[in-house]
Amino acid sequence: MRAFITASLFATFRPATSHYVFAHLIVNDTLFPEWQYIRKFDPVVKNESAGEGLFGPYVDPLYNFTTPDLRCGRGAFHNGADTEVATVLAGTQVGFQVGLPSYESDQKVEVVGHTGPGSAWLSKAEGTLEAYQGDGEWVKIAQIVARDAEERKSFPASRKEFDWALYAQHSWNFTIPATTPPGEYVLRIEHLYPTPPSPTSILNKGTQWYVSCAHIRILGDGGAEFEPTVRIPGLYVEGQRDVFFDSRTADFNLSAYTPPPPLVWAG
Ligand SMILES: [Cu+2]
Repeated sequence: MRAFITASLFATFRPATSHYVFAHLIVNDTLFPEWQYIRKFDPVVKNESAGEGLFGPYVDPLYNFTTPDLRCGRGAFHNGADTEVATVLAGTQVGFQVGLPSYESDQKVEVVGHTGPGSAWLSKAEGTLEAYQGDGEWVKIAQIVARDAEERKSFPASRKEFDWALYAQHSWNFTIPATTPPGEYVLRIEHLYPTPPSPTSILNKGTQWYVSCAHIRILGDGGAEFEPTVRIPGLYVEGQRDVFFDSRTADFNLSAYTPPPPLVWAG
């Protein structure tokens, strides 16, 4: 039923303006308030001629994949001390939900409004969690690309964007690997929207990144080591083919697509 409502909502949707922010943490299907466990972003200063801040102060995406903001969002590390820490047993299902209206007009939409792959990441805090800048090692713990075949049937076959699993969804849940070493972590979500820049729209500057980070304390017996680990920024290079392409064009074949590295760490 929820899928059906979402499909009708999207019948008139304009993708170029469909920005969003993952503002809620979910633990075991419990949804927590905006920013309670998520590091709040710095607001965008409205600059209409640059296409910035038009849809509320928090929802503008990142276009620069070389900035430390790629870890947790615009200025998020300033807000570590104001972010609570959720306690989660390793092996538990957690998730992120989109929050904050994406529009200032009457057309308020709180869903992932773009095509592209999603991923979830962990980085163990070096020092205190509230002061940790995310400049240590990260592992990817989950990834989502194509919509489940059965669920896909509830959306129009001609709307290729619904091939992508997160498109038009409110939330995404995944599992913290059961053997994750106990400790304090930044839990990161990344949704990237591969798209070419539009010469006719100041709102479309090319591939967009939507990232948020939660503070979590993982309990459990541990038992596994992280492998492979990466640094952020450093995940992407200009022009790489799994990031810089048109994910909405009718001739794009999602079944032939492999999302960018690294591989998922399974615990
Ligand atoms: Cu957008």
